[in-house]
Amino acid sequence: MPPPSHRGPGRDADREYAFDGLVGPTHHHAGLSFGNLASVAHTGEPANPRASALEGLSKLDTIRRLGLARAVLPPHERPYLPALRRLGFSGRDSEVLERAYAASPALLASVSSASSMWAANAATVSPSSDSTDGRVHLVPANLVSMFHRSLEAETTTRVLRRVFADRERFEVHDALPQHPDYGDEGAANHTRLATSKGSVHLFGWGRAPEAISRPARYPARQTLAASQAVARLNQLRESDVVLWQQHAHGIDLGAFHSDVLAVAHAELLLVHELAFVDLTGLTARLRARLGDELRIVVAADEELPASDAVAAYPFNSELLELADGSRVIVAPSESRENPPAAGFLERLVESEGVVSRVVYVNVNGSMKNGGGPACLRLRVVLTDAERAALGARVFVDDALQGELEAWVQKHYRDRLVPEDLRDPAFLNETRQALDELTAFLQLGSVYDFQKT
Ligand code: SUG
Repeated sequence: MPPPSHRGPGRDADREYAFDGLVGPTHHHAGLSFGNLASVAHTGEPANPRASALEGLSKLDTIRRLGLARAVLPPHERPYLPALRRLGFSGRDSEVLERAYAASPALLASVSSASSMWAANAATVSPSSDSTDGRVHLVPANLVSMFHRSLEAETTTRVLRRVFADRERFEVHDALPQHPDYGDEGAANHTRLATSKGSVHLFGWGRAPEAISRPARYPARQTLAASQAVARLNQLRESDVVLWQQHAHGIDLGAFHSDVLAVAHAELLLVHELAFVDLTGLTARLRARLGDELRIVVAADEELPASDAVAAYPFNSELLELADGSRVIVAPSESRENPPAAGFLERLVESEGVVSRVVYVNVNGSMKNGGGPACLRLRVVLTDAERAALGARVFVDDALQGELEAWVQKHYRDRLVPEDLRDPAFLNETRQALDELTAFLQLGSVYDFQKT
């Protein structure tokens, strides 16, 4: 049977939503991500998980007050004892923690990272309008480039299968095989552009045998082979897929994901000249598919040095369309303090006229680990019927906003240093917090500790 046409008239309008990753109770600064300059720069600094989680919730609230619906994804179980047991640490939970800490404090920090908060790395998502089988597809990211992040795929898959449970409408795939050849970082290396001519899925990749150039200093996390596999799994038409190499020099300057130097929504692409190789070629390719409605604003390195863009994250912003059709860009407050970054954002409003205003938010706790507003969210385009079919209680209304804030106030510490991670009392605290959370989010049991 030929696939039904999902682009024709009579179809529900698509709307872009986003899922914010909740900052977990173990959020700390362990310098785990080589090539992510902020992560390394803040190694060992005491963290304030409570303040950081409240910052995330306040960003969410700001966006809800702009009139946009938002959902949440829960933090993962951390410290993640199953990983330590698989590495040969045995005994009671308290002994496992103590033994792992004695063997390697860095290992305990890795299995305790709250990195699932960066939901842009949770999965790559395609709307039903773009897939040949007319369903929404999600490919959880394997995140194999960094050990601490490779631990996320299993729980992410479980959670997404709870939320996107209706198999008639949604397919949550398995993550790609856990091998460096298939390193996949999810939506942080993917963006969808759309005009009246159609849509394009732009996949930024950094590593392939046929790469034009290679970064000399830092790892390229996303491989071309992974992006190709994700495009296949998401049932995208070949004509809608553009696979483009990230600029190796950009990666060496700290742009470890393509969303560090580029952001897009619908017909608008904001991009730094060191985000991708051969920007002229990319522009021509996109324009050939999307036509004259496509609008690209490029920041030259002279206007906005890549080092400032990496330090202040103006591109790691949320580009949002409000109900009245106007555009708002939600940028990290670090961008307001950085003159070239602020200048670029002002240009978007003042002379380009592509956004009507910039809203600055404070997500400093996340920024210290290299995660801006855009890293904290996973975009999902849904029809009204698809949204109505989602499982669990993840869309945030005033009541849930209040419950989440109270939950953070009740359970989170306001100071966390690496030694705290070996404290069994802390492990119990985090488990209790997550148990309560999954109950009020109506997610059921998604964590290993809930199964025993
Ligand atoms: O993978 N930082 C994350 C930041 C992810 C940013 N996401 C996007 N660009 N979409 C990473 O490098 C640091 C954790 C630490 O150092 O403790 C960390 O994992």
